[in-house]
Amino acid sequence: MQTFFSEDHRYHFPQAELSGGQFVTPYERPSRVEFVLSRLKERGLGDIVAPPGADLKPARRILDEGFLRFLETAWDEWKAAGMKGEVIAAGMPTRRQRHDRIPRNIDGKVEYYCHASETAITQGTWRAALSSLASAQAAQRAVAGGARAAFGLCRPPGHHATSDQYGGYCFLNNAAVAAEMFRLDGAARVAVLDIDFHHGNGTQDIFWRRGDVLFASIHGDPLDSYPYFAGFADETGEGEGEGCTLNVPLPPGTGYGPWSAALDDLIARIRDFGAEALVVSLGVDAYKDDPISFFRLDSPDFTDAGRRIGRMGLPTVFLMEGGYAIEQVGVNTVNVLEGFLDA
Ligand code: OKP
Ligand code: ZN
Repeated sequence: MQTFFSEDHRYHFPQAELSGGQFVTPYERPSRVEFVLSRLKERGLGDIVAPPGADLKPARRILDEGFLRFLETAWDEWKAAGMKGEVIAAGMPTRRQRHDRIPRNIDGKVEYYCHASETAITQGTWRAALSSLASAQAAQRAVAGGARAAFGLCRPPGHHATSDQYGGYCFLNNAAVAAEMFRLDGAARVAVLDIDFHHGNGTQDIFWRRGDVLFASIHGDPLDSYPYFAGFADETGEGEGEGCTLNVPLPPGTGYGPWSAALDDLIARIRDFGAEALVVSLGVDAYKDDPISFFRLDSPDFTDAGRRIGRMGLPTVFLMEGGYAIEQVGVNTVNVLEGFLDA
């Protein structure tokens, strides 16, 4: 299986994440992917290829133009306004407030386009986010072109980013763009399977009213975990999309037994849906020692999960999302890919 990866991820490395009332070094840091790269090489999984530049044309079909322009210019505008630090939203539009007016002031624009203030934008964020999308797109093209599977080693991750808000370490929703590209390439129905510990609220939001893209996710119960305000089992989509969103929230301490039962259930639903292509939001933060999550999967469980996904027999794009027990991120990620290939 080929991996697509861009060194440009390094341009995104804010100094600060707001966590527990302190500014800490972000959990989502460049070294995460180093562990994945070295494990890929150690296991000889396949070529590691630098992607060509991102193509924003398919992205524009599902992402807001003003949002894209904001991400591109936020840092420069912030600096031009005399701000001294990294771009951090101190507030955001909330209940019973206006969402139909976009502030002129950069301080206000940041709040408008953000949904979680732990995530900072810095000088190279846009460039890195584009490179992450480029890896996802190259992986999708490889699979659309006939490869059984491909891996986009994306950083920063994407599944929390909506069509018009960033947050949860995510800026551009790589998985959503890859799914949309499969549609453009002629797949009548596409599924996104999100096995990251956190609910993929951004992906869900983008396809909420769509009957052609199934979004299926296993994640920490939002009553107990970020993103808190999405991911409940009764969220099933609306309009044409009714029944095309599937959420399985699970409680603290969940181990591989119930987790894999949920996976099997979602796999059956994806099959019933008639998906012709699959995008996997591959976070490995369901791991037992993840510092910001509360499931208890062990490393061999990831191999088994990959095998179950592989047995679906679908053309599959894996895209890196979370995983913060950084020294195990490589083993756990590659275990999923090896399990898949072994199926
Ligand atoms: C990104 B991915 C709560 C802390 C927020 C953000 C976690 C983002 C996870 N105040 N933590 O899904 O792995
Ligand atoms: Zn996560």
